[in-house]
Amino acid sequence: MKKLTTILTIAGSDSSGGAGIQADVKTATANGIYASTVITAVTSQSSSGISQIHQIPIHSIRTQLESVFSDQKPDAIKIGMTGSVEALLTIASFLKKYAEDIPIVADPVMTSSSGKDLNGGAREYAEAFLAELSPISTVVTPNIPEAKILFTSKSFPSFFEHSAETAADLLNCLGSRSVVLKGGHTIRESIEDFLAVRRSDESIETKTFIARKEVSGNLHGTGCVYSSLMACALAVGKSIPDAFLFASEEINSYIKESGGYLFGKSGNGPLNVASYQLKPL
Ligand code: PXL
Repeated sequence: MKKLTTILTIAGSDSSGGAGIQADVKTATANGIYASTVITAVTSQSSSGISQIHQIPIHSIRTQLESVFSDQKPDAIKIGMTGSVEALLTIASFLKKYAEDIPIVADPVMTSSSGKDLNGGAREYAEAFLAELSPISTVVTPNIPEAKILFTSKSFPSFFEHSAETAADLLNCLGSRSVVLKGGHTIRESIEDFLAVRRSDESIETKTFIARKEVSGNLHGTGCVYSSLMACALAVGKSIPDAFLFASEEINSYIKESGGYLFGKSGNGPLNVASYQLKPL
């Protein structure tokens, strides 16, 4: 009997359908992978922003995790919005016990693209993330603003250069197996994503992905889709560098295809879901 390759996404729900759990499930499906879910928060949002965040009680987050793991262990785990520091700590302590051998992609989401704080305080969240989540993560996927917050929480210098060396410094700050410093927020003309991976002898290897910056107003959910792509690639057994190249190339082509439509009233639509083709990895 064939085994179903699965990822588990632990994240918030986005009623607009572009980010969070919805983005993760669509991304997995588009790549031929089954997704189970643990929902940490329910956001009420449209393309104009978030009007309300309802946190799921901690005991429910725990029982969702127990239910998923009672059936079949996922092949990779993606963690997005946890909604609170307490939820982050609950998730980290569960995964330490039951997911030691499973690749974990942790996306340090702190604010929505419309600027709303997603976890009840970015500084407290960053400190808990650094202490409990990043040390058990296979990949951490910050964008530039998130990387700056993670750095300053560890008193790194305030000067920030978007570079492979910074990704290596960030890896030392995080204590994870690897980090992808994403370039989507760059003011440069091309996008540069930097991967830093810790080798078994503890030395650090870096890789750079460079692509032309694509212009699109429809970028909501890009970060969620990126980390889900990494989780899918790790779930099918790709190495960290191969998963990085796959996710960076794929997100760039999703963005390329997302410029030519209007969604909602704000002009800030979701990454083009219609461009996700059923294309098993
Ligand atoms: O992109 C960050 C993010 C993650 N998760 C949920 C979100 C958002 C941004 O809006 O709504 C549920």
